[in-house]
Amino acid sequence: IFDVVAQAPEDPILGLNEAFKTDPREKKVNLSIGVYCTEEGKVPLLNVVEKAEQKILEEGAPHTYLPISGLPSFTSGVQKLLFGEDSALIKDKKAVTVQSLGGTGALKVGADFLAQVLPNPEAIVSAPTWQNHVAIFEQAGFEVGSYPYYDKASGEINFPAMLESLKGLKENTVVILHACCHNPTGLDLTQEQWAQVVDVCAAHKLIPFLDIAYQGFGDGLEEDAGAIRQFAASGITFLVANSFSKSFSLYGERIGALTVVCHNSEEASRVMSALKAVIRANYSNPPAHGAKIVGQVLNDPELLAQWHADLKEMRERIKEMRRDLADELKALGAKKDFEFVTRQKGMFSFSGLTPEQVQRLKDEFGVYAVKSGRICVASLNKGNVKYTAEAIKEVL
Ligand code: PLP
Ligand code: TYF
Repeated sequence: IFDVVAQAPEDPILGLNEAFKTDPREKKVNLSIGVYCTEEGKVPLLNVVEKAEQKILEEGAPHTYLPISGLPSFTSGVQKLLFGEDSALIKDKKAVTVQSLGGTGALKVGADFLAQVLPNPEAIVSAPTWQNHVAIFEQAGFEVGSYPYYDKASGEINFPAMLESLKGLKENTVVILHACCHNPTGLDLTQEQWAQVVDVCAAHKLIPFLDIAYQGFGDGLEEDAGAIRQFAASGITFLVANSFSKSFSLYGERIGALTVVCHNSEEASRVMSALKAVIRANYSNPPAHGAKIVGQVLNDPELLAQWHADLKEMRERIKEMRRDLADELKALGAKKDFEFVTRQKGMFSFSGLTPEQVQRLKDEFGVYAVKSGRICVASLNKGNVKYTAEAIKEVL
């Protein structure tokens, strides 16, 4: 029966990451996958995670099942992080949150839920976007289109085109939006532009689905929630998929959450029951360890302050690396001005390198970037930034 199974294409980013691991070259640099590395080139074990794990160990609790919707102290902490401590949405019980298998799992549960609710499910993603957005929504039965975002000629967002495109959508189209630190471009909307997006979504009865996988990597935890807070204030229904993979450096623990904002608490209670039905038929209930760590931190003022500090360190190191890369390229007299790298947010930069240049970077220098020209600036460090700049200068 498996004769009919075709060879499925590899995930381009994860494939590159695997190829990097087996590359024997000493000076190799991995700018492919979105993983934050320290100055020493290692994925960090955050101080705050170590402390939280110590507490969990001391408790010595048995490994029981979690509720279908996840650890309650975790999900309530997530709501505060997304909407703010004093959010009216929380007080009015309009939002429901379920723990998920990373941000990916949140998108998947959300997509499955929406596919049940919508008669002809249609979704739209930014051009370009994280490719898994398309895969997840298509597999859930959606027809997936795109809206203009990145303008190649200017290297900026084409906001008027984006807004016009949203205005032309059918009612109940699911609009997937990167709440901060856009993957792959590093270009975010301003708060004024977000206000206009909120207005269009409300006027055209669209269903915003905000993906926030890098909260804290742009300008700070509160600042990066600006778009979410604007949607929350608008009174419309929307969804949020959030991830702690990057912000806690807990990639392998698969910890995130899906939040659905409803019109009232009665609707919210029905939506929660539907989300639980989706989860039950998929994996029954979520894994506990990551939720215990994040839950501890979100509910302990001291650990919370430590997390803010850990995140600040990561965020500022990335900013420094953006500065260094642009400066190194300038000093080398590169053919192109890379100052734009310093204005982009989060882990990524759309470098403008062509697929041929990206190929040469890998073949000749062992510098791995994504074919689209996306580079992960969070894997640069003082030890490899100059080499990376020299390689880029050469292939230009
Ligand atoms: N959404 C975006 C935009 C991402 O870049 C990622 C990165 O992995 C995710 C979602 C999913 O994150 P997770 O690893 O938590 O599933
Ligand atoms: O875009 C990235 O690099 C991260 C990590 O299928 C990632 O979001 C990449 C591909 C993938 C899952 C995660």
